[in-house]
Amino acid sequence: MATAFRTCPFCEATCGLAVEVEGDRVLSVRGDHDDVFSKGFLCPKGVGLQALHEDPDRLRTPMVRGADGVLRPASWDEAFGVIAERLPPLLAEHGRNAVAAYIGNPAAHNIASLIYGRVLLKALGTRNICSASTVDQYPKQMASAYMFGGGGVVPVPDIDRTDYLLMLGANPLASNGSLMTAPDVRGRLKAIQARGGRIVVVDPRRSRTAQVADEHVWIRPGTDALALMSLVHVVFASGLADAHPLADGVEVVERLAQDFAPEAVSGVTGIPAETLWRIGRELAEAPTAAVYGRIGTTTQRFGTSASWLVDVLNCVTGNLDRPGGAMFPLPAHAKRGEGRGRGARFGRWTSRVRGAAEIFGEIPVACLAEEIETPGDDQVRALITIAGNPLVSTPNSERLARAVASLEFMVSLDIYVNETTRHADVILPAPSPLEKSHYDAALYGFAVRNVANYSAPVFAATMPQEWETLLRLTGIVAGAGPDADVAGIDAMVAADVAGREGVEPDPERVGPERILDMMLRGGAYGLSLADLEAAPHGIDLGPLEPRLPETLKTPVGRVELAPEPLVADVERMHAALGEHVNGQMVLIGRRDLRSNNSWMHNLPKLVSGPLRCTAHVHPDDAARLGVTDGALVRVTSRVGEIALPAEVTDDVMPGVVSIPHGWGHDVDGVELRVAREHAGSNSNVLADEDLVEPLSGTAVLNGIPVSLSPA
Ligand SMILES: Nc1nc2c(c(=O)[nH]1)N[C@H]1C(S)=C(S)[C@@H](COP(=O)(O)OP(=O)(O)OC[C@H]3O[C@@H](n4cnc5c(=O)[nH]c(N)nc54)[C@H](O)[C@@H]3O)O[C@H]1N2
Ligand SMILES: Nc1nc2c(c(=O)[nH]1)N[C@H]1C(S)=C(S)[C@@H](COP(=O)(O)OP(=O)(O)OC[C@H]3O[C@@H](n4cnc5c(=O)[nH]c(N)nc54)[C@H](O)[C@@H]3O)O[C@H]1N2
Ligand code: SF4
Ligand SMILES: [Mo]
Repeated sequence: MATAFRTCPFCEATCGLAVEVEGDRVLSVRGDHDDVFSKGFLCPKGVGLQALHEDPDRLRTPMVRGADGVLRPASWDEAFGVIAERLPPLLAEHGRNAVAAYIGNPAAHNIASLIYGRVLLKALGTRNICSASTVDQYPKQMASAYMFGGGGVVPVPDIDRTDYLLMLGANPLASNGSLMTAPDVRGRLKAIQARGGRIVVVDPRRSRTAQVADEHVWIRPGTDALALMSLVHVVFASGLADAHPLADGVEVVERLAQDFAPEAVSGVTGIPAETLWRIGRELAEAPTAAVYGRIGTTTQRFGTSASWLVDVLNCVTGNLDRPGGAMFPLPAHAKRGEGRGRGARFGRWTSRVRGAAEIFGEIPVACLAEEIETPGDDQVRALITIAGNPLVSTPNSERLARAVASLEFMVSLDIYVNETTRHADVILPAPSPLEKSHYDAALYGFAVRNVANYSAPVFAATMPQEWETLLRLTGIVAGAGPDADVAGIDAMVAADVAGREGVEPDPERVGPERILDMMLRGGAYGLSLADLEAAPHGIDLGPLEPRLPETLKTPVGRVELAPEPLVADVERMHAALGEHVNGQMVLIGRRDLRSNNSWMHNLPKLVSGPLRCTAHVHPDDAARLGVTDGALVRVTSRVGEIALPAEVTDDVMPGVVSIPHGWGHDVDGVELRVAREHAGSNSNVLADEDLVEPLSGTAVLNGIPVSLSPA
């Protein structure tokens, strides 16, 4: 028996796991008590690693669609042969944009796809790239790009040192934290309270996090930007403003906030004016404070503005870039900055059909269906999905499913035959997490401590590594056929990184390890991969340190507190002030601890117990609409309709219905035997592809107008 230590790949918390193995079998998965960051913490999904490894439905071979239309197991050569036969002619005849790509969430937790996914997309050369980011965090990254110059320059709450934490639209007790990598959030929150600090949660639901907070403030969905602007108002009106000396535009923000006094926003937000006055003053007067907003503030109609105002508030209360406030991490694989850069650039091109602006090299996924359906030059005829399930995760699932079914060709890199990949002509699987290495390159950029942890594979892989698969695909789209020289392409990628990092590649290494090693050696701490290999519980690089102005990438090397596009968006906020609450029900989402978006429902222990895919409805609404607890309720939006069990509870505010996303596994062709038994309903059947936040194109998934009736 042996114990392998590795980082859990499932969510942003990066917990250390201790995996007991014997031969090629897993005996148990526990928390690694010696992990420098998580110190033994883990959640049920981490334990689920064993069940995922053993899941008989997890693909072990490629799947290829036969002449009879049925997906069946195939060899790797056969699978790549089919792709090489079908994809290049399509590219040749219809151009690069005829092939779209969708990149899903697990790709962000995977060093192979982070590095080599980019290589593939570059070779593909299409403008029709979309990802889970436009149903997630792009509003935050867009706001950060405008303020700090780069989408990766995102401040995170220094929760281990703060005295006051204001959280909006986040439920880290269920999600384990997001854009805030922090294993054991509950422990860290308790520590705030133990040192005499205060936690305030703003949410239309009494979430688990709201329950442990010192104060829960109810808010009408989609109105956070107004509430945040009024807090900015309070800080200035109370003479408490103390903006960071590097910030430009302080007076502009002060002027913009003038019309948003608590009394002006109270009606539309549902928050009493005196509560806003008090919280604004508490924030400014606390020794240190951090404001943090997550998915409830990004995937909504004011997503970018709300994200902007979170950091405006951090800045004008004197908490930007100081311990206990909102700070910029410095991961081991990153370099220190130069204090200025090219700044934000968006809209370099637009989507063909609705003219949505490019964002971080992508078009919004809400546009995907129309790009497939609408004839003309550059019509999307083929799709490559990488670790994504857009037919469950993105708006108007039924329309997108019809569109995807009409494609001429589709390839999915995925570990299951699920709601999306059932449409693919070829599915290329990936090894089990225990058969691949791990380093959380993306998430360490949002960590509340600077840490580095590398995990080697526990078992030898029973199939090609994902990076090899991605490079073989790269060869095909680059015109080199199904048997391109993968090692040769990899060497070119490595040479590129070597140039950028100013270090030599290690001749003993290949693939992501060779790249990661160079990034670490070129990085801020001068570590190497060997250093990380020698530290199976991770290396603690200490608490976050102030990084202004070095981390800035704005052209002037200062913080832009009042970027022009966000100042312009205040007009829309003004218009919202006059809105009346008219009895229209709105839909919001929620997460629970044992879920992970759409894809871990095939693991028995994560779906056992009562069905969690229910509609939470307030007792007043239930009485008014004739909805009864436990009975089916029909929920209808402009684009679709689902029926699911109602749970009548005052944990949700009147006028709001809450349904978790990621369910609806009982569609034809899905090969998930456990998930099918716990199918639930897909809430994104109700999400409207036309409802996007105008700046970032990100889908409005919280605050969708719906109506309810007994089913
Ligand atoms: N209504 C509503 N919709 C939402 C949200 C919401 O809050 N409300 N949240 C949004 C958010 S934040 C996100 S991130 C998206 C997620 O959207 P997606 O990323 O599209 O969906 P996931 O459910 O994460 O699907 C992950 C896919 O990756 C596959 N997979 C898992 N591990 C691996 C691997 O190692 N390799 C490969 N190649 N594939 C793998 C799984 O089988 C699955 O098909 O959903 C969004 N959709
Ligand atoms: N267990 C579990 N963990 C996960 C995931 C998962 O699916 N399951 N997904 C992972 C992913 S991809 C992500 S992006 C993160 C997301 O992490 P979080 O952002 O913490 O996600 P949620 O738990 O959905 O919490 C969002 C909260 O916003 C509230 N909300 C909805 N609308 C509004 C609004 O208009 N205003 C305000 N103030 N609040 C609102 C909801 O009621 C909910 O409590 O979680 C990650 N971790
Ligand atoms: S909290 Fe996230 S990283 Fe930690 S064990 Fe659970 S799923 Fe894994
Ligand atoms: Mo996400």
